Amino acid sequence: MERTYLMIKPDGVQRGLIGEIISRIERKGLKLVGLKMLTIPREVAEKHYGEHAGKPFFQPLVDYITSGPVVAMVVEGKDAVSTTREMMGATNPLKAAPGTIRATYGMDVGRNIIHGSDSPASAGREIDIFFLPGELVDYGRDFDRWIYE
Ligand code: IDP
Ligand code: MG
Repeated sequence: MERTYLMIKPDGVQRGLIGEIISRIERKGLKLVGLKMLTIPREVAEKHYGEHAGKPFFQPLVDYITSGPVVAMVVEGKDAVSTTREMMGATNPLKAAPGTIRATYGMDVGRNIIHGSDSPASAGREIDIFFLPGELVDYGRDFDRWIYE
């Protein structure tokens, strides 16, 4: 099973969408193995979004992601990285496929509600930024045999 890092961004938290988004993750059959709320320090945000340093939207992006609390999650499941990227939809909510989280709840690329790692390598890096190993939990679910063949 693969793990990925997901994060409900400050706009998602402010708009009361935490429950909606976590519900979608649970109903899909994915398993939450890490969960916490925090306001991201600026240096951590700059590290998390390091690949975008120097781009015109970098400073507004760091301002946005540090502007209020986020919900940080580690989610486990079959092909968790690509599965959750599909569930999120394209970066620009107006271009995201109908029914995806960004298409359903968002309007603007700079207020697109949710973050998800874009590769297993990014997932490992981002999980390490936001979670200590002891904060991730290993547990089984009785209904997993009804989720996976
Ligand atoms: P992703 O979140 O879909 O992986 P990235 O290209 O990694 O998209 O960009 C990271 C975040 O930076 C986006 O989710 C979005 O919030 C913001 N962003 C990306 N491109 C732009 C832009 O052109 N204008 C404003 N914000 C942007
Ligand atoms: Mg990205």
